[in-house]
Amino acid sequence: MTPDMTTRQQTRHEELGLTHKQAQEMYRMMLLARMYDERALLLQRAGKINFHVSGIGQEAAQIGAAFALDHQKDYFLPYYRDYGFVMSVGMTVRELMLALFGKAGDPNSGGRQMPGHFGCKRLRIVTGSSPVTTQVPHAVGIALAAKMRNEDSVSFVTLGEGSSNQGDFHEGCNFAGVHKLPTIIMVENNQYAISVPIAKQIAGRVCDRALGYGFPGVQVDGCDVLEVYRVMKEARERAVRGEGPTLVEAVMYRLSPHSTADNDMVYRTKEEVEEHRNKDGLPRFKAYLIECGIWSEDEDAALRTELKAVLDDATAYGEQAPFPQGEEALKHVYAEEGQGTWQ
Ligand SMILES: Cc1ncc(C[n+]2csc(CCOP(=O)(O)OP(=O)(O)O)c2C)c(N)n1
Ligand SMILES: [Mg+2]
Repeated sequence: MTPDMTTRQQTRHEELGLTHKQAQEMYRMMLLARMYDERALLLQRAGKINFHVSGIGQEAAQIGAAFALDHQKDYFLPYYRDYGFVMSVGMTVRELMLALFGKAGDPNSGGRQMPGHFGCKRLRIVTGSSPVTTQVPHAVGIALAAKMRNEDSVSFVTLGEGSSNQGDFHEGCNFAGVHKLPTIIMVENNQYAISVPIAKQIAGRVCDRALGYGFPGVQVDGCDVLEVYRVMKEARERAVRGEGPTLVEAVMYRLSPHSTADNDMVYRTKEEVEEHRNKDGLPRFKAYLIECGIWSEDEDAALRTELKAVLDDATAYGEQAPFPQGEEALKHVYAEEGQGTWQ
């Protein structure tokens, strides 16, 4: 008997258990994060905001990870480039704009922290601070609490590859490995720590560091949203089965300068950046969806128009919103009289 030629072959995302709609939603988030980032860069150049740290080139890994997690149960400790991640777990563009403009209504810190320093109780995003890697021991502690309470939740934490040289990373990994804690540590290896290229940071591979702590370390193409999703899904399943942590090294490239205060042309060339632009995950995923027959250039143009309107609205909203009151500058910094200690 000949095989039934009418049987449609499953697409890659269907094989991973994702519907067409979910795959399109992933793309929408990737494009929204990219367009938000481009808008932020523009606003900084126009003198409307002070500072922006770009996540351009890292969206695929962030969104692949976000789609593999449980948004009702898990705890998130993202780092400063993770706009795609926080948007995917529910932070709105208006909220991000409030942070960008340093306004009182910013849910992350009421305009106190630099933009990109996320924290939102509603979305289970744990407040982070500027010293890099401090979030790793926090995530490990949250995973310990989940284990002690017998919850089927995981903590998810991200950091840069340069930051994986810092003690906090190693202490966190060691403790998580010893106690088999439900945490997923994703290093966004964008090949640079400000001006220091990867070759001058680490002699081995980031993912191999997990070996020394007794849990799996997986290297994944961080520009392939579906591959990151697959690896993350497996890591989450391992964690809730009680098998402990996973280190995920998502390899990508930082297409923007380190921040708006950086001139990257003093330590890398335009040619190098352009070479990596060809591997960008955003056009790659768009081409994939078109190839699957579930996206078109017309739909893409319509989506861009729709997202531009979302960004225009949020920009105006952020710009017009009130600044925090000066008298409130120290709120949440020191315990207030009669407030007692945190429970
Ligand atoms: C403990 C500490 N040291 C130095 C800095 C200054 N700093 C901010 S970002 C950064 C580079 C981090 O590189 P990487 O971890 O690769 O993340 P990326 O910025 O490339 O995403 C440095 C050194 C800091 N914030 N905290
Ligand atoms: Mg880096």
